[in-house]
Amino acid sequence: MSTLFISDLHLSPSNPELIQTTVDFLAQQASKIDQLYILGDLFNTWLGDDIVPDEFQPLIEQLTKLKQVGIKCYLMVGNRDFMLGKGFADSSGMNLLQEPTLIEIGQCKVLLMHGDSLCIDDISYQRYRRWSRNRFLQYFFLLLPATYRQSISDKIKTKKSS
Ligand SMILES: [Mn+2]
Repeated sequence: MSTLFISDLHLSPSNPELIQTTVDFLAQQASKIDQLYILGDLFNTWLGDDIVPDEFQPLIEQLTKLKQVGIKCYLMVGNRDFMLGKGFADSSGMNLLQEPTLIEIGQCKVLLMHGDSLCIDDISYQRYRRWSRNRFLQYFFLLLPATYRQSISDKIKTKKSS
């Protein structure tokens, strides 16, 4: 059994080459792996499963193909794409994982995390993280019009860069 872990690709519509490289890589891996774990920040920004940029369509198709050939695909959110939800996971044939998740590979126990929750000395980041992961606030954020969500995201990104 072969397991592939990926994280922090930070894919963005402004970098189509990286999206294509990822699609090609996953296509190439299809005959070699049984499981794929994407452990956060597949995308540089995610503003809701209802605003999926067209540029990501080839990736969604490739992920769906992996599932079709029997590869189990798992997805954890990161500190950039934490608004990603079941809607996107379902559309690309992936299973959403909570953080942390403990899995077993053969005899080995493996703890899966994105890792940003471990940056405990960064008090202001942890405050932001608690605020941004609040389900109640996320629910209201998703009710906002897409353009408004984009402008909030742009403002946050000028303040944070990780
Ligand atoms: Mn990250």
